[in-house]
Amino acid sequence: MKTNTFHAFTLCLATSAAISNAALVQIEFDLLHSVGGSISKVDGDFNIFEPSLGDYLVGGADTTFTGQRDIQGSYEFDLRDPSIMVLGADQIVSVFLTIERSGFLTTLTSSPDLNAEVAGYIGDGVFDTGDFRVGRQLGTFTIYNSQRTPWPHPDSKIDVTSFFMSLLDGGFDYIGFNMRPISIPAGASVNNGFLAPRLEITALIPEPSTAGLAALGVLALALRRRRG
Ligand SMILES: [Ca+2]
Repeated sequence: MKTNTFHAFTLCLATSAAISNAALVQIEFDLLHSVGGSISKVDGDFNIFEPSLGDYLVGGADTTFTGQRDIQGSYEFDLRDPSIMVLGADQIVSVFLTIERSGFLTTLTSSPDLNAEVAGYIGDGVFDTGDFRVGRQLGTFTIYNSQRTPWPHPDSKIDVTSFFMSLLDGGFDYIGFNMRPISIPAGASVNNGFLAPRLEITALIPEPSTAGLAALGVLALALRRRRG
């Protein structure tokens, strides 16, 4: 009898544990841009695309900029991505636009420091030069800061939660961000490095209570056997 009382108490505890397990848990995931690219100015108009830079804001292999160069980047993210579609608007906690330096043995050197103004706009899923000029300012990225090494700098992230939510609530398909302009002085160099923008999303989802239910089943079976 004592044993059964103990197990009933344990079962009660396990039940409340299973209920609390149904609470929300925090998840984090990254969303990469659907379209994007960069445009450069070298001694004149903004008329040179940099196919070698691909989708990245700044990149290259052992590239040394012999003359001053201004670079602007534009990137659009698909709001209909399955990872977004499964979430309700009230489940999204925060969205940060981040730039991540990637690549093997990456170095980026510059003096003075490199900065980029970041603006957000309503995207259309197509990358074109008009994307560089639109939007409203959301913040500033420090691409390179000699006083803040190693990477990442604390300001390699911008909180874009409210702008993201306004476009999601508005039913728009794409959210866009442009970064402008980054003036790279002569003599700066990039060594096998890239600055790839992405959206860092934090959300709350119901925690699967499978483990809690399984534990309950085992306990109930044990009780039944003892009683039997
Ligand atoms: Ca566009």
